[in-house]
Amino acid sequence: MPSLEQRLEDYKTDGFTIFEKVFDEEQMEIWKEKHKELSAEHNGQTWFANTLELAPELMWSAVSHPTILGFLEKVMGPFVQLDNLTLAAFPSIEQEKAAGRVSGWHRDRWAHVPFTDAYHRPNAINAISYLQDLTEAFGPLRVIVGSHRKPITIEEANRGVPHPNETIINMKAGDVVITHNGLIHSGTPNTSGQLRYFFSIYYNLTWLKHTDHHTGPHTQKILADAKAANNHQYMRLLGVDEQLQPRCNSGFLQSDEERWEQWAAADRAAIKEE
Ligand SMILES: O=C(O)CCC(=O)C(=O)O
Repeated sequence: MPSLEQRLEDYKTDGFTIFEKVFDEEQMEIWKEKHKELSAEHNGQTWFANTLELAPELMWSAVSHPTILGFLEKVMGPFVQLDNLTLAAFPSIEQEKAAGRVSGWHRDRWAHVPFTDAYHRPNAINAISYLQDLTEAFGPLRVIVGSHRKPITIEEANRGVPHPNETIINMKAGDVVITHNGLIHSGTPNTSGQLRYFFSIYYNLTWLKHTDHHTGPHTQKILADAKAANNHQYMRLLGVDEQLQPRCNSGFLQSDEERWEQWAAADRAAIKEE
């Protein structure tokens, strides 16, 4: 297991890192069941956003997972909010239609095409897991390693076909890949004959807008509990960053990463024990 420091270095170079077995079988089965239930209630729909509001008790432990958040605060600083939470299932398609195709190359929400090879803190990161092993039939994840630091563009005609510099990742069920939003990636069409479940916890910086609304009663209840506990990390996840102004105008004369660690420690110390 690489140390967090090593992971951070790899993430800066490659644009992603994979944490193994973050979610267990039981947890993933419950999410699949929930997806079936939602799909039945919504006319066969397979893509669900605002999932925290739809299933708060099933989702909050993932959104606030300490392994994921601990790493994100190293990458982004203690400025991490939930942009959107998506539980989706890609239907299987015929083998002939999938042959030689990828799902679609893209960078993620809030990204830009890099103009230098310098590393920049991401505006957003995607913590993606799959609720089954990504075998060839289920369709692996594809990434262009290092593309968060390269001015790579792809012509429209080539966005649905394999890339000469791609790396194919056969993610295991319950593993979480944390991507830089500038990393170019694509899924692969599902030909397994079963649904391909995809779970994406998308986080961005607290001064950006969030895509999920966070205004529903279930989400607001989690926020009220976080406020009562003076848990700033949890409040930020739901769009409330009480320290934003001083921390975003700190003078910037000390290393960002050192400063972030001090702020994160202050947030931990401020939590009221029950
Ligand atoms: O389907 C996949 O494996 C990747 C999905 C994806 O790229 C995305 O939602 O950003």
